[in-house]
Amino acid sequence: MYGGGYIFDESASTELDDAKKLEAFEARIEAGEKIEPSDWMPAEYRKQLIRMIEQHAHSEIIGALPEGTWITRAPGFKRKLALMAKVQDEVGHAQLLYSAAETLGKSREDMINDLISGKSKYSNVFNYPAETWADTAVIAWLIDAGAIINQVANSKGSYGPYCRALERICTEESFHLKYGHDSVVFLATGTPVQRAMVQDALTRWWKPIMHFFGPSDKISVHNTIMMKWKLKMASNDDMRQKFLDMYVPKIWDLGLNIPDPELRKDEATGKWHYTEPDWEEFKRVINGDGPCNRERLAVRKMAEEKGEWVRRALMKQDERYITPLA
Ligand code: FAQ
Repeated sequence: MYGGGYIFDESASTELDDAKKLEAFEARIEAGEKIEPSDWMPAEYRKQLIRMIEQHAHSEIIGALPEGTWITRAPGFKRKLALMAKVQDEVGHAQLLYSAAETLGKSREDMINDLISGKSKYSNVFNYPAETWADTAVIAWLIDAGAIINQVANSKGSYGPYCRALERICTEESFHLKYGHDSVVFLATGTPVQRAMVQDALTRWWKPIMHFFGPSDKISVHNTIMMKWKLKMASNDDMRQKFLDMYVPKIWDLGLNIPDPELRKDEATGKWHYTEPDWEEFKRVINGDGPCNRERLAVRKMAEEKGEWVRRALMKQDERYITPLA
């Protein structure tokens, strides 16, 4: 039970999907114009956008869980406050993104149901456990870094409501990145035990982080159409390269070891060379068979069921304001 959103009539749009409209639509995108919810758009554009924004929104609420488990165990009051604020921000990002996806005609209730039933995906990284405090530091630094690279690029994309949501999200993510960097530096320059803890976290998180940018361009399913319509502003491999370029030197500067013997920059091409990530494992994890998928969805389902009365109460309150007084 959620408010807002309208039901989009798929058949009506298919009829309108003619060549002239498509040509004009693509010309607008080419010229850098934003597409708005009331504008004509091809059914496939709408479908791809809903898929991408919905998955992004789910990633934010599920992404709050691994770090959220550390709020009660944060070392010290300042760290606890900072982590609480970060987790709260991530949930707020989900609200912005669900609202952007609703403009395309899918109701929030349907999106949440598709998440809980396993029909909709969310980011691979949140299916791994945050075993120690250092995991929260690595998540806040490097996963937020990856998210910022993706989101800053895509905020220049073609769909107005998504781009505007991304701009707001990136502003907050930049604080998360600073907080994460500070936490990693603190541990990496701390006692031998703290150093070992952050090295261990980095070693475990490197593989999911390499997967985070999506399958290599050779096997990506949607890259071509997503980039043509400026839903994605760079390919998965280009985003991965950008991340390596920006963060590998910073990680090495801290004296931390990246668990990939192949990792090096080819100075001639300017590209990073790395061990090809295991895409079979990636597929298993995003399709429900990672270390924490079941636990994450069970928590989400419980929150949904336990929060039902709150949503009902809020809807009732809304009604009180819109019903004219007798
Ligand atoms: N995880 O053909 P492609 C965050 C799926 S926000 C899971 O290359 P596409 C904030 C993909 O959906 C993180 N699934 O797909 C935070 C497709 O499956 P489908 C989320 C993935 O769309 C930080 C299939 O693989 N960010 O972290 C992943 O062209 C810290 C084939 O892939 C976004 O969602 C993956 N990593 O490119 C919160 C950004 N990668 O749908 C808390 C928006 C791919 O056919 C703490 N999304 N898949 O069944 C995008 O930019 C794109 O959708 C990509 C994938 C780049 C993720």
